[in-house]
Amino acid sequence: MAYETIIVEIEDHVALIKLNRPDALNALNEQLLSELATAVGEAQQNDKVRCVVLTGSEKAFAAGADIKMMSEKSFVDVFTEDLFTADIDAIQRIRKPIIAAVSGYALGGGCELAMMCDFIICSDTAKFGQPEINLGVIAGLGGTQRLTRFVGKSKAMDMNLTGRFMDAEEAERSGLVSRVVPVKKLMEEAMSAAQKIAEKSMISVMAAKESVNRSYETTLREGLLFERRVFHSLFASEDQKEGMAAFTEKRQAQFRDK
Ligand code: CO8
Repeated sequence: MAYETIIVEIEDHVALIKLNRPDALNALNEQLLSELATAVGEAQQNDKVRCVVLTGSEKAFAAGADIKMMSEKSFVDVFTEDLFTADIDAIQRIRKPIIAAVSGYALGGGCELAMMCDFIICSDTAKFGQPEINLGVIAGLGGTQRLTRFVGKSKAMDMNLTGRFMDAEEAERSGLVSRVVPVKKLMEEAMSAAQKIAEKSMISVMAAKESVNRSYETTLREGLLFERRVFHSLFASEDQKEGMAAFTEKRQAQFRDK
């Protein structure tokens, strides 16, 4: 499908989705989120795709929701339209792994979009923030909820109340991102992480993603039970037999997603 606000490339089982509104620092509008939801849905359906990388430009992953688009809207408009919700729900439904590769600004909805991904790899130039407070509103796509779980209450309050930006070093120290790399190495690092995941059994990859995500939704006791049952169920797969046989025979496993 032809897109106007994103670019999609599929390379070695990885779908690379690049946000592409350079004049607005990839600000999120209805068209971009709708195209992104479609692309993510297509990646889920495409058997050739085993992992997704979501990125922006070197200057901005995304500088937030489009302020110019939102500025004239009333409460009734945003309430009745339920702005962005359907597309955001669709993006979050992907069961294949999705990595955010963040360079430059990831602000407001941009930071929230990165946090919706399974993990974030960022460049040393990345800047994260929830500056909605400066616009007379608050975060609306998880900036008060997911960020708090990533970095704890104190830093989440600081970010949401002052609107200050967090640099890459602080983001790694606080657990918001999994890796920081020099800006020129960002895409190489993200694509290589995606390719590493793409080599695994898709069944155990999807099961691992589901189990980690479950830890956000339930008690420790229920989460541990869920994990154990999923672990047990993977013994019904051929890939479990292959993975363990390959270890014993000192060879590379050949997973077949069965
Ligand atoms: N929306 C629209 N346009 C934007 C945005 C944005 N969020 N960010 C940047 N732009 C545009 C600028 O207006 C400018 O366009 P133009 O040249 O036509 O004026 C162009 O991008 C370049 O931006 P700057 O000239 O400002 O570039 P600088 O390098 O000087 O500054 C900054 C970069 C610091 C990133 C600055 O652009 C900035 O502060 N941007 C706004 C950041 C922000 O406040 N983000 C939060 C937005 S609100 C939000 O995300 C809420 C999400 C929740 C939605 C919930 C729905 C339920």
